[in-house]
Amino acid sequence: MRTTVGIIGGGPAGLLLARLLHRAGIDCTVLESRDREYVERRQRAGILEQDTVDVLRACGAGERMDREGLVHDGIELRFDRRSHRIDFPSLTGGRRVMVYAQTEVVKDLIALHLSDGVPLLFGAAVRAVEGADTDRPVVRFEHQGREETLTCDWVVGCDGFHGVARSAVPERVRETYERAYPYSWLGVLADVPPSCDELVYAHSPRGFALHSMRSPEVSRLYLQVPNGTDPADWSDERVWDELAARFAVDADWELERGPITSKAVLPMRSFVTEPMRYGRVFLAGDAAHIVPPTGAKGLNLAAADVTVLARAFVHLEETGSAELLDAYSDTCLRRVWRAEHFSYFMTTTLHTDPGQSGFQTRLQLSQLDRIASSPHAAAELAENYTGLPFG
Ligand code: RFL
Ligand code: PHB
Repeated sequence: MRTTVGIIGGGPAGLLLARLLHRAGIDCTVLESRDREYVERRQRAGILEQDTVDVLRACGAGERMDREGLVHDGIELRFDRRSHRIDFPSLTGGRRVMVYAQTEVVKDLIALHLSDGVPLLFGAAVRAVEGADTDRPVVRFEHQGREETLTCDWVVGCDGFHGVARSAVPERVRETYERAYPYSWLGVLADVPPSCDELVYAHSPRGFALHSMRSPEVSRLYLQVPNGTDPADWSDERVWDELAARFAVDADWELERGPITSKAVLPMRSFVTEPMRYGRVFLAGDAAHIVPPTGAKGLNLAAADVTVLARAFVHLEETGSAELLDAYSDTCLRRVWRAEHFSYFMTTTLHTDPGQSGFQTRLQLSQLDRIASSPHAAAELAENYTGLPFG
């Protein structure tokens, strides 16, 4: 098999890159190890930044998003039993976010690829990338019980944090930066209308909680829990009681309860590998960087990476110049580190460390009070949350 751009991984990064390249007339093939159903069901992100929304629209993948997605103009911060709204458009010159689940973005992109005949192979597990520093890198993969090779001009590793593409960058040129957090999230989906119009991020003496949503009928909620927590230890009643306690405010507000349809524990990690390119192999999305989900940045970083990369491939095609491809890693890492900082800031400001001192708690509350009372501090949060322009 032969292609111009070989894409490893059919998550949001790989699928969006393939869409952008296909629209620009650049030939590509996507290899995804899982089956279609699995990829379409994986519960993950829910918030799209303004520029992610714009890119999806511009590549013809925004129709259902615009029909079913929920445009949000702000978020609510809760602490000290009080609520504070952060208004995005007034603080950012009109930027907003969209609540539209990653599962739906993935479904829309897969449907477009299949109807356009873009080669997208499910059950194609990549074992190795060879010849990154040659003109013809080769991807070795297994498909329907057979060993196959895909010879490419370029390879893009969009294979997530546990993928194989990262190892195509030799250790002697690779630098990694990492931080683990001493807590996880218990995430639940519930068949109950959201109890709020906008997302609620809650700091409480019992730990962090987040109220998000998937639709006017389905709520998505998260609780900070200790690392190693078994979801089986959390009955539905215990989940609702704990959420209600963490969201409690001195105002007339109640958390609506309903049947919980899924429960999972997610570890939190910050991770960056540099550079995001070696020879003819590029890394994009979670293959190159991970953020804790508190800032809602992971999917958006993946979208930004592949937008920058697709533009660089188009520039090469149109002008013969590789200057944008050569700048890819530096261009992306600048945004990546901003998002790493913001995600770390949101995480450490809102969560309670095991054994946290009163001093630390006072600092967190002071920071939250600053955001609630200073338009400058609020604007800093709003700009980061709605996302820096993709460029
Ligand atoms: P993915 O989605 O992990 O996709 C990688 C794909 O590669 C495949 N793969 C391989 N294929 C072939 N051969 C191999 N050897 C392969 N190895 C792996 C995998 O099967 C998979 O299909 O990475 P990608 O595309 O970079 O996308 C990244 C996002 O999925 C991730 O950053 C976000 O989900 C993070 N995230 C959030 N991001 C946001 O922007 N906003 C949010 O609100 C948000 N909430 C979240 C999140 C992540 C969460 N979890 C579960 C970590 C909430 C949660 C709970
Ligand atoms: C979600 O809806 O899944 C979600 C929203 C905001 C976050 C993280 C996850 O910060």
